[in-house]
Amino acid sequence: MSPAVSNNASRRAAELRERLDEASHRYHVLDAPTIPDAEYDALMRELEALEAAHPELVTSDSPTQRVGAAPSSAFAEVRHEVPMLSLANAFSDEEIGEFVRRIRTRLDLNADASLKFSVEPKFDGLAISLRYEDGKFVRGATRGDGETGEDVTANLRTIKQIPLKLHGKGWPTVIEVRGEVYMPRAGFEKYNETARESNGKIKPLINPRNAAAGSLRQLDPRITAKRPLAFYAYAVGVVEGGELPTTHSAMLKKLHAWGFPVSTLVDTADGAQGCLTYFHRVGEQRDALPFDIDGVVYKIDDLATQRELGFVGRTPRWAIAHKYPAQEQTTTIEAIEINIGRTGAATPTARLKPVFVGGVTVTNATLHNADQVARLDVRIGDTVIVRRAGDVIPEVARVVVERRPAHTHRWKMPAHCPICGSAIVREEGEVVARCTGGLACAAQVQQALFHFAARRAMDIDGLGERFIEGLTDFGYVKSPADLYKLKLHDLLEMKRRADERDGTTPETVKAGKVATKWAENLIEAIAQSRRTTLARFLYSLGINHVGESTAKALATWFGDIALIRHLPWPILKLVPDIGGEVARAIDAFFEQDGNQRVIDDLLEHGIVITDAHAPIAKVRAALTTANVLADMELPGITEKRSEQLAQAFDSLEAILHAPPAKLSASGVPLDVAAALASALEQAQTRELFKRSAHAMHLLLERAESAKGAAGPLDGKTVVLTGSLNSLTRDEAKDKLEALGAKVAGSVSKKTSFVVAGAEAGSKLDKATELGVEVWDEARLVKFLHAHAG
Ligand code: D41
Repeated sequence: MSPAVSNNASRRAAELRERLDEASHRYHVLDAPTIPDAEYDALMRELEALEAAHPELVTSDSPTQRVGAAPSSAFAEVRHEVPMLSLANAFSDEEIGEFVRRIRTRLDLNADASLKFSVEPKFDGLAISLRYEDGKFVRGATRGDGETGEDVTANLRTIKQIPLKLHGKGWPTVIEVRGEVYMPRAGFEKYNETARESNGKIKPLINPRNAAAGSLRQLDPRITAKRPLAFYAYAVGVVEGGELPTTHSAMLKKLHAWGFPVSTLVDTADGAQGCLTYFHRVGEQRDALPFDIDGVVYKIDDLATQRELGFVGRTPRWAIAHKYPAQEQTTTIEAIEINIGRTGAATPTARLKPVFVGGVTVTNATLHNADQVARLDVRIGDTVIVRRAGDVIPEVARVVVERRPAHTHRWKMPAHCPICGSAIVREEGEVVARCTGGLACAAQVQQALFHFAARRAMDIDGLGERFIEGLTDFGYVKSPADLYKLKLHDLLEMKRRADERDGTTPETVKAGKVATKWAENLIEAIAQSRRTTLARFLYSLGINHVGESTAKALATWFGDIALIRHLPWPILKLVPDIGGEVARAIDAFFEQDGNQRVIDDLLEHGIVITDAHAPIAKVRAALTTANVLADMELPGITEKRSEQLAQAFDSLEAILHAPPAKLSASGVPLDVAAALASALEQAQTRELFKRSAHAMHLLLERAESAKGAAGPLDGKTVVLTGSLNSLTRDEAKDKLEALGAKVAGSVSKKTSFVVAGAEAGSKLDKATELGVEVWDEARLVKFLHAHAG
């Protein structure tokens, strides 16, 4: 190789190193990238190629040297020429006051003389020392015991925030920069996410602090390189052949100028009060920081004063760490229980061996939901890390799998509610599992009553949240049915006890007068609510997914609570707008004995449904074997296959009892027939077939036939006159006809009633003359509304 070529290559390599180093510093330290990633990669590849072709060009500070060193078998010891000191800890404002007073006494300063501190966050990571000779990174070591650490140079080189070469100028010939290697939270979470998805191949990291320490102690730097580590500088050790500023804060600024990351939270403060203000200010930001801190550090800013104060043993008198309460602690899981919320949501909760974390003793931690339990694989007996950040509910952050005892089991959501025994159901695509005992579950009774009494439900005027709380808290009401058993004196007693408990007894009551009007009104409102429509009643039950319009559709189609309360979901799906999810929620609700008992109780002691009727003719039309079969969501059973099967068998029972050979002979593809045969071997499917067949018979027996379609206006003749506001004449006509009325053009003795809009003329006169009933628009609208499908 000619010297000229080598010279060129050498110049290009130096240029590439310079540009890559600058880009890396701007990206990792200054957080202000200047060149696109792709360009960085291209420059890096060019440098790698150059160095491969000319190995003599490789320098120790080349960016290509951050990764790739071969694994070492052990770390060499490094003696710290200037020891790495330890920090005293303080946990209270008082201790900080004493710390500052001690300093003032030693310095002969009175209480109001200014005393400047450099104040900085205390990172939760691993202390290290980085040695630079002639501006080049030559060695990095862990703190160890402060005297002797381990040589982890190869690992530290992989941390992009650590400059391999000092920036700027004016640095000493030899300088040791000290600081903390830590793992930012996002990197930690991401790493653990990958670990969780690796099925045990990658071990999750315990916490960001252990993660940093463990990563630096890897014998293979290629492993360290994959860990998202970062660095902040906060001190210097050996300094030779150069001058440093005279204050700590100025020195940190210098370090920043030389290429080291220095926390933007670093500041200065005056006296104990200034330090404490800083402590609280940073404390407020703590949860939002992208890294963990366990406190703040106060350091006398003036370096000469630091020297004057000196040390006690290895601990400087001029610095102290002021700690925040730990946010994470290790404890064990004593039990996993589920908590049923007001809406029935079942939340798994861990019962813990009590542990002091985040400033309080914690005995329970939320596990959020079944997915979270599965993700963490939390088991009873496990050692776990509990986290309580700020004021949020404590949560189980991680499991320490290494400490798992023998014979543990994966946790499963229980099938039944611990409060009411109803089934716990998790709908497809839902994160939350729910107790289905909406009416019968003590955990949900307040919510159930609130919904039951609402204006659009049973419309019990005056039954607000406070009374509902009183009635349930003192045991007067355990379900909506109990409302109809309340006596005046129950209400008065309840009120008296609630007032007493809450300390809200009015003066008039104290004076011996008892107000009873409100209670009389409430009893009256409850009585008033007894007579109701089927749609309102269904809506008031608070079935998951059943809003007013679904309740109306159910009422219109089936007409009778005695039927609706036993319909299996494939039959419910026959109603337009009721899909599988809603149908299953309705079925699941009525499947719970507790709910059925409350409905019995309501119908026996309270509610009168005023508009029960036979299932409408559309039910009969929809109730074909093919339709019901198609609604059952069996694998491969499409509408077309259902038609074929219905042709071949003509009832659900026949299909249920058909031998597999006959299913195959029905014309559907063999794999579909086989899938159906195996589905029919499952008890659950057989049960669904039986219930559906039974419901079909019952409905067909009761449903109207198309001709004599039942409508509330069957056989009535109605005449429309004048103009209507809320709907057109045509719409009114359609709706009346849909309810069975015949709409005629002129008034006669046979007219059942006349609907008179604004400016009604002769027809209205005629009606009055003949004594025919007259409805105004409001009455019509109310009627149509009550009977809307
Ligand atoms: O952030 C830290 N963990 C931190 C640690 C910090 N910000 N400053 C520190 N300052 C010192 C002195 C005052 C002794 C130079 C420290 C530590 N020491 C330290 N880290 C581990 C042991 C001591």
